[in-house]
Amino acid sequence: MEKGLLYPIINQYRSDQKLDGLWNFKFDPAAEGESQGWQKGFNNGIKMPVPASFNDFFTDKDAREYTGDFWYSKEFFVPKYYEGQEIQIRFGAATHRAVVYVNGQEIRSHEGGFLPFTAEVTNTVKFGEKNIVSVKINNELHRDALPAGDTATLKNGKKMAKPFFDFYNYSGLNRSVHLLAVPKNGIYDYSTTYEISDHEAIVHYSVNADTDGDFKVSLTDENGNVVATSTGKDGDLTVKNPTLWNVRDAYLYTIRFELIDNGKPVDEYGDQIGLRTIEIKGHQILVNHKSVYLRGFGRHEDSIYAGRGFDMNVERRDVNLMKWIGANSFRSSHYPYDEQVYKFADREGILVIDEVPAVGFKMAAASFLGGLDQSFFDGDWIHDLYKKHIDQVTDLIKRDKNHPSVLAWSLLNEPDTSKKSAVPYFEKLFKDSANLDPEKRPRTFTLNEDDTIDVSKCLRFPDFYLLNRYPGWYHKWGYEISDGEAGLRAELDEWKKSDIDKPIVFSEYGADTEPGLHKLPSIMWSEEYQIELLEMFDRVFDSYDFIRGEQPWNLADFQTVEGNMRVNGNKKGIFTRDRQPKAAAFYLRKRWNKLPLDWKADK
Ligand code: BDP
Repeated sequence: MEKGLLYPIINQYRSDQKLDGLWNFKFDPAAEGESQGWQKGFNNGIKMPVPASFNDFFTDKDAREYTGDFWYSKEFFVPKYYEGQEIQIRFGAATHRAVVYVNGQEIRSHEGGFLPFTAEVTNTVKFGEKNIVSVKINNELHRDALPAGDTATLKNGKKMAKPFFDFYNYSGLNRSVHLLAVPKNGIYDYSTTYEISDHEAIVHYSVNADTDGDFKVSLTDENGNVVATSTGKDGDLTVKNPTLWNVRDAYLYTIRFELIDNGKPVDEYGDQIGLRTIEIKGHQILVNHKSVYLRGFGRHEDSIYAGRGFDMNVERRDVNLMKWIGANSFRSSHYPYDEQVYKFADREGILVIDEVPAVGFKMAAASFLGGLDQSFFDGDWIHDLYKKHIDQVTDLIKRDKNHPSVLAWSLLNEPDTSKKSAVPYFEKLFKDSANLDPEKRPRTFTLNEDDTIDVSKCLRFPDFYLLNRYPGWYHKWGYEISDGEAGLRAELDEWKKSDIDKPIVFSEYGADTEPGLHKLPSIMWSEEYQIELLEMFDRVFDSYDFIRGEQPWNLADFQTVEGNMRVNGNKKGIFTRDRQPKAAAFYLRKRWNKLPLDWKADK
């Protein structure tokens, strides 16, 4: 668990140097790195770009599929004028576990390949000199880790990742590395909650620093006018006639905290926030007390060459595609994304269902391995897994709580909730995470196809439901799709009859589609079939008032494990992997641009 996860900024008290670029890189299949002294750095490695996943740069399969320990190392310079400040190296993401060394000295370790962590190196670095950082990373998958999977050893001695999920196990320093100089005992966290009435917004804030100093707090509008001020560690900023943050109509204020120690300013942190409230009421999702119908996507951080390495260019394109098609939301399936993704969403008014990498918590998901018939939550790995799970939920909420775009927290994807043994795990997870978000945003998880209303033992936990359903693709496919529709309607009729009064969002449905494959009449994999499947789902969505959102799977095609169910990746994208539209994109664009934001509001 991290103490604070504020995003790096530069001002008169804070410096931020990116350590991106080429690092030295080495595989360590024999686990000899330490004995060879690689923690002190090495120069004979492969030149490896950061941020990026290492996998797809290689032309030989052993390298691409490499599973085990590997090392990154880089020289960096700490300016003399940093002396007196706290020096940190902040890793945006090291997938999946890392040990950090600076000048040969072990600083810390971290597990969780999709969240940032900070190595404090104030007393380790040499000021006014070159230093060296080395990171040993391990990308194995285990049942007691997130995301869940196994690591097999082949007869030739090589290790292989066996994920209980389909996305490729892209690994490495997937996000930027920052060298930071910040005030000692400075600001390390803050949070806000909102109260909105007719002509007024109240921002309740709370800020944390390591000194007992005073705080001056201000809120500035987009024209640079200070609209409210306050003092103290906790307090209120009252804004008369505020411009609210609305869906696809964002407005961002800047909140600024100045820390005063012994009458002298010693630190400052500023960030952009949006004034808005979020609530679930009956089967409505409310933003600023108004009903919102979600349309958007499940996504992946995935692109050619750099794999899961964050690429601002790809993200800019994705956001433009989402705007073009009329989307207003996405789910960070199946892990927290780079922090800049949320900044884009804040700016564009896109709602995010923010997910932790608790994916693969279902033995049937290991069916790529040949099906394992055991309830996941009966496993002896559950205790260790839970500790990592709640740790990552805690850090996710700490990292992302101040983004206006974050609508909800998704605590798992498709866990096996069909057996009673899941219940204690869920009870604990929902109890332990209840107070982590000061805004108390809704918490949820996606329900797999098998976990229908009569099967799932965990329906009481989520504040609203995310359903992943694949009739027309994984069952009742092709010409049988009409039976798929009938089955879906039968299931939803059961929800309707029940006394559950919460919204349902369809968080996954779709058909693998080979771009350019046309067939009249349609056939599975053709662009025509993808549209017919979407039309079928849309007919169903429009027949039930309690369905409050649609997020087809997936925004774009993405890389997966090899297997007889995948032709070079998952092709359920509405866009191709190089972000060009399939015919379905034009269909969805027509539908989504017609649907009002408050679709079904008065029902
Ligand atoms: C769902 C998973 C998602 C997969 C999808 C599929 O949540 O990660 O990519 O199925 O098979 O079960 O396309």
